Amino acid sequence: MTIYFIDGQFTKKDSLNISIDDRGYYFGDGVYEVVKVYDGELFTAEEHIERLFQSASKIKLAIPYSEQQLIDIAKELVKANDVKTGHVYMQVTRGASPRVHQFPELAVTPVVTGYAIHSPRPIKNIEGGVSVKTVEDVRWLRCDIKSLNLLANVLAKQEAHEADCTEAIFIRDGVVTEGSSSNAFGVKDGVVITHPATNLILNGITRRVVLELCKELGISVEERGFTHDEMNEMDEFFITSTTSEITPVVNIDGKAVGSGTPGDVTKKLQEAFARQIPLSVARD
Ligand code: PSZ
Repeated sequence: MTIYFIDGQFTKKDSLNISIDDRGYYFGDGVYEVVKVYDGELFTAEEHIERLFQSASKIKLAIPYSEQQLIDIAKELVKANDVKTGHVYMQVTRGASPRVHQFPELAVTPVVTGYAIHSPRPIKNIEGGVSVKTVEDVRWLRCDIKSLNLLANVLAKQEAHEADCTEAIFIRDGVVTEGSSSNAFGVKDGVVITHPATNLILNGITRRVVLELCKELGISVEERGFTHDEMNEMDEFFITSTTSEITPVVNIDGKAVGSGTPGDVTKKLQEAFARQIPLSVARD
């Protein structure tokens, strides 16, 4: 049975002390993070927790814990749930208060919840690649905030799912921004191209790892918006996220990317990424 962290306590119940007045329910008024666990250890936890604080600050929400305390809670969740390969989910909402749109008049304490769960690496997708569907990016203009408001992402993912695709790729004004829950990269003539970390995308932690690996491997990078047309002419395409790592995209809107199999640059990056995680897991 999963052990949760709810409002300062570790508990088997997933509902203890959760209020119907929580602003997470009413407005999606909160932020969250997903941290990967390999071999029972958190991966890039500092970066994720730092981004959680940045997201919170951008919506004027003061997290009632320090960064170190949240890392300790995440570690405790991994231990309590005996997770070896999986992830920790953590969210912070503005708290519980009778429903008004503006912040509560009387100060309320933000609510921190979390859990750790076993989930295998999506090896089949990582090795064989996935299909994606492009959708119009109808999200707001603060996609740099990892907020609980995911309705546009949910609808996009569902649209992709109904088309037998693994991910939806957002297009805003003819430019590829990112996936519904991933960052998007193209490879053309050996150059890795991805949208710059502006307000129009989430600056993914895996994205940052990949850009660092490109530097180490001597692979050229262009951080620029590329068009839908350019996307369709890429030699390779891949998506990145905490749980999907580096996943090759072999089909876009029903058309094969390059040869229709994972590309060489993508595979080189995957190999370098696998070297960063514990060997026993990389070999899973
Ligand atoms: O388990 C899952 O389905 C996950 S874990 C992380 C995500 C999904 N998504 C993160 C994300 C995102 O939601 C958007 C809109 N853009 C990019 C990303 C990738 O961010 P990182 O690499 O930090 O996970």
